[in-house]
Amino acid sequence: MDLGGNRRGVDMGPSAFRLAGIEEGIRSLGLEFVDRGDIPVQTPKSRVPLDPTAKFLPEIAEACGLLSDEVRKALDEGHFPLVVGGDHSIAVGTVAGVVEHVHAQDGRIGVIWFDAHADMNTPETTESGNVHGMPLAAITGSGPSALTQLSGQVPMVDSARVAMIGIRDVDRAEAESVRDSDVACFTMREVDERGIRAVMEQAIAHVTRGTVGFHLSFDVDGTDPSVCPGVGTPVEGGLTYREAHTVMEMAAASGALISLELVEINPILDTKNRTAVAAKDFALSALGKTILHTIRPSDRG
Ligand code: 6HN
Ligand code: MN
Ligand code: MN
Ligand code: MN
Repeated sequence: MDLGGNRRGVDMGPSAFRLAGIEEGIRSLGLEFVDRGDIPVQTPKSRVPLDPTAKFLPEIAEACGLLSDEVRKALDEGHFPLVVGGDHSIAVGTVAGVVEHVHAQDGRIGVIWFDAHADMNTPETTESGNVHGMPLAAITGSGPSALTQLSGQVPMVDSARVAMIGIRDVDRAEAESVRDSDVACFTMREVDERGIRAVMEQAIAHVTRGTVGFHLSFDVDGTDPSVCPGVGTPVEGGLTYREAHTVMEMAAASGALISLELVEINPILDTKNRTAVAAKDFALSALGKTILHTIRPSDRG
């Protein structure tokens, strides 16, 4: 889906990710791979949005509902969902599906939000009207009901069980929402000063306290634009290639990773599919790939 942002082309992210060799990579880890195909997204009748404060919200909410059902089914069948976007608004659907699955067993989840942006806008605070700037607000209970009520539970996730990593571009009114919430916000300053290992340790502890595990929502623009240039909203000064792998390797080693999504891969703005290839390699680290092939699938949490 590309309706959540104002740069076209991010809906081709899943094709680029498949071409980057995700199936082969996953099979090489000794894991099974099932491609459940694309989620159908309605083409809006006009590219002029009805509501300038939440552009294409009806189409986005509908696609998120379909995605949530797929994610829930995959989990119910005992699979690990790897969701690929598409703009970041799809996270509302992914998280709704995970929450529905976990809630059936009376469990709660945490969320790690890897991103240059906080994605905590609402139609009241947004400067762009783009819904990809709003998914984390919706997940934690603020924003249009078409999004906040997508799972049976509002909020889907307690903001006190959310940790953001890589943040370096937050709108003024949005920053106030971040500060007023219980979200643990690890900005690039924390990564610079304390190192990614310490930040990730604290983030994992934060999102696993009292939960059955966590969802990792990985916006590729959280990495430096030199690592993932194919993104619609690049911001200088992001995580390095190796720091991003550390995030994924620590997520895998925690044994508490329930689901993963990679979003905002835009092949139109990329050079030679670098961004999708990097995203694929990050995903494999999150699925337990190590340089010396030490983690067998059976060792994963
Ligand atoms: N993303 N804060 C800006 C907005 O339009 O609300 C940027 C959002 C970027 C969203 O990259 O997922
Ligand atoms: Mn549903
Ligand atoms: Mn994002
Ligand atoms: Mn972003």
